[in-house]
Amino acid sequence: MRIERFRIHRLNIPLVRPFRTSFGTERVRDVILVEATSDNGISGWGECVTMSWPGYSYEYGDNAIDVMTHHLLPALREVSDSDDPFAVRAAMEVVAGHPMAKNAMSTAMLDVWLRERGESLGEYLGAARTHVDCGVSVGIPVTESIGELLAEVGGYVDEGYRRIKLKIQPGWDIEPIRAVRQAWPTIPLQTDANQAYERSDASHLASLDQFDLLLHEQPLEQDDWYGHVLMSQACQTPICLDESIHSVMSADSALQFGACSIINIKPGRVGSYLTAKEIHDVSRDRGAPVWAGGMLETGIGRAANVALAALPGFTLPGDTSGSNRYYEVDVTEPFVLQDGQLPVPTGPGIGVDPIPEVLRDMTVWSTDLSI
Ligand code: OSB
Ligand code: MG
Repeated sequence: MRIERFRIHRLNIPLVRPFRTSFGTERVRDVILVEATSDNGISGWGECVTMSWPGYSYEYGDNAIDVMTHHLLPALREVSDSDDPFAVRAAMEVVAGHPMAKNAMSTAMLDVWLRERGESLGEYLGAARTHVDCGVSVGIPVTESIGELLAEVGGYVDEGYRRIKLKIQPGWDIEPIRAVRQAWPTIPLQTDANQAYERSDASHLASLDQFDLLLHEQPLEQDDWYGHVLMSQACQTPICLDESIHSVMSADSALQFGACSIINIKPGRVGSYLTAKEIHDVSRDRGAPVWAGGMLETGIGRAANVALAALPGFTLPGDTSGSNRYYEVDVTEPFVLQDGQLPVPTGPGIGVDPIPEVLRDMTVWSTDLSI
């Protein structure tokens, strides 16, 4: 079997509500799906989780498409007939960085390979459960209204989400957290600052300990390892890293140095599901819990993230929410929350496919790349 071509599909899908974080506001998701097709007619899918602008990291839709087209495609030529997913990952190492672009192309190839073998991604990665616990990431209301925040969180609590994550930034932290904690005294609650704080905010963040939070995600700039050590010492609430963790080495270093005690694992941020699993493994060896992050994926990326979240070390609920938290119409059959959980897909590969009509209607641009 040989991968013959890739098709990059670019879709615009409106979010059900704007998603505001400390780095900006997304209203319409700039979705990039990569389809790999083999000479025996199997299509596999990967989602490129870039956003439309370089706010979360330096990657964004346009530069990811450029890197895939001009740099990763040539690098993948020599492994187009490989039956070793690790060789595919190694071939992409000639390109520095750009993990989201790498993850999209390599996941599409892995999906083809697994479909041909009739094996699900969950089985391949070592899933230990059939359903995963789901949390939900709640943005900063564009109106900065606490009433609006409580209404949104209330809707999620009623739907059964098992954990709430509040996006915070200086000026939007103590009051919203206090209000949510008062309304739901026992719901597992955590924060995500997306690097918005400074080392000098340590005592301020420590004052949030009173709200019995599960963790603080990425309070400081991604390179500030020592700052995160100081933050971990200042706060009783555990520190979790997202943007800082790009590799097995950065995960191991962060845990060994005490910069964090929990890791948010996003395959798009680390370049591949293989690396995501390795970070899970090293965290497990170090006794650190991990959980599955998200990047507002469609059902394509979500299916793969749910499979990853079924590994045994994923002991905290993930940002693996139901399709309706993001989109009125998903690209795949919708993921529907059942008792606060999502089912791990069992079909070959990622176990889901885009619905052709939805893909057609939402596509704004596509290109074919023969390898
Ligand atoms: O920091 O975890 C983040 C979404 C886009 C970019 C960064 C982040 C997020 C989320 C949403 O928090 C997670 C999700 O529900 O997909
Ligand atoms: Mg985050």
